[in-house]
Amino acid sequence: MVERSRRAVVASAGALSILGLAGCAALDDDGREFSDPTDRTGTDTVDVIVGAGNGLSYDPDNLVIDVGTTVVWEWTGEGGGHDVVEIDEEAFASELVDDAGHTFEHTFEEPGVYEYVCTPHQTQGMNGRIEVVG
Ligand SMILES: [Cu+2]
Repeated sequence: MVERSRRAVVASAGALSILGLAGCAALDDDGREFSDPTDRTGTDTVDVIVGAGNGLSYDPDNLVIDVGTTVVWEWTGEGGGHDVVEIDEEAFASELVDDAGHTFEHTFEEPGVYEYVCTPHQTQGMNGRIEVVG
């Protein structure tokens, strides 16, 4: 069963790249799609843009950081209202905001993989991933 569903995810990844969503390399088990990881280990504070690109993405959307690092999300004001909500246990959750310059931050004290979405735009692929190592 598990093997079959993993194959299904791989198959849909192939279909998506045929549709031209190039540049996105990683998929999680639920089919969320991320860019290649951006290594920001060795950094105390990392900035993530909310409403990057077409206004419906985070940049960088796939981070690797150390335990103790603070991630600061900053809103561009593009793409409407966005939030930043960790999907597993709501380890962090911002308000839904559309103001340029708004910021939300979270300091990661526990190793692990954290995935988050923008509540209104998650079906449009607005999601992010942070791997905390150390
Ligand atoms: Cu959004």
